[in-house]
Amino acid sequence: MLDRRQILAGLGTVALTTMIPKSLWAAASIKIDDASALLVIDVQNCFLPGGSLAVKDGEQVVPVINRIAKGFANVVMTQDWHTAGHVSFASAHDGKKPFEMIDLPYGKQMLWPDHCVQGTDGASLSKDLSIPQAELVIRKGYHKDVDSYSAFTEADGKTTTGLAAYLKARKLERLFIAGLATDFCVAWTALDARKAGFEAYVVEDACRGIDAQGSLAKAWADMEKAGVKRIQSSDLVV
Ligand code: VGL
Ligand code: ZN
Repeated sequence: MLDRRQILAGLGTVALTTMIPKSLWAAASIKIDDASALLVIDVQNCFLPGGSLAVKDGEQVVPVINRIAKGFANVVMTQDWHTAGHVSFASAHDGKKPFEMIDLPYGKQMLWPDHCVQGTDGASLSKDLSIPQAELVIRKGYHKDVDSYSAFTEADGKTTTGLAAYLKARKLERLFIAGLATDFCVAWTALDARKAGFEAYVVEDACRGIDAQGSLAKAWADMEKAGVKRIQSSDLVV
């Protein structure tokens, strides 16, 4: 039997280099500047273990976000903030179950378990987030008949949350996006950021996805097409 050392020696340097993940040897290269802001999307109890719409491994984003947030003077957090009986809840539609699609006046809507109801513990931001300098918490999804995955524009495609105007007024142009869930609120926020003329970077290892019916792969494809940059937290000089 070969032992570990012999195997490693036998592999040679070239083979070894290709086996080491890029994140371990590439130097961080993206500098955070005065025009940069971190958007921390929906890191709320409902999306964390034990929550009503728990995202698999969602809690793993918290230490990554806390670490990169130290490098940002400008941080905006979002909070999914639904009315009771919200139109996105399966429970609001007779005979419908979570993760089914329905047609609403503004388009197709996936139905969810009840989650992030205003003022409930599930809607609270995770107590494990440690970003005291965060300057704005933007709530969304508070119109009973319209969902809002995006931090910029509600699902009707026209009602604004005011975030783009805020960022422009503060001359924040490069947005780094992290949180939950990659394929819904993170992706829709990144796509709307591009539509509104911002640079958008999604920090992949600071996000986790729901992946319902292929939604994660589709979200990355849509983001790539829109010019959203896919980066890792180790790419950031923090
Ligand atoms: C989200 C589904 C429903 C999210 C919010 O934060 O990604 N997903 N509401
Ligand atoms: Zn929601």
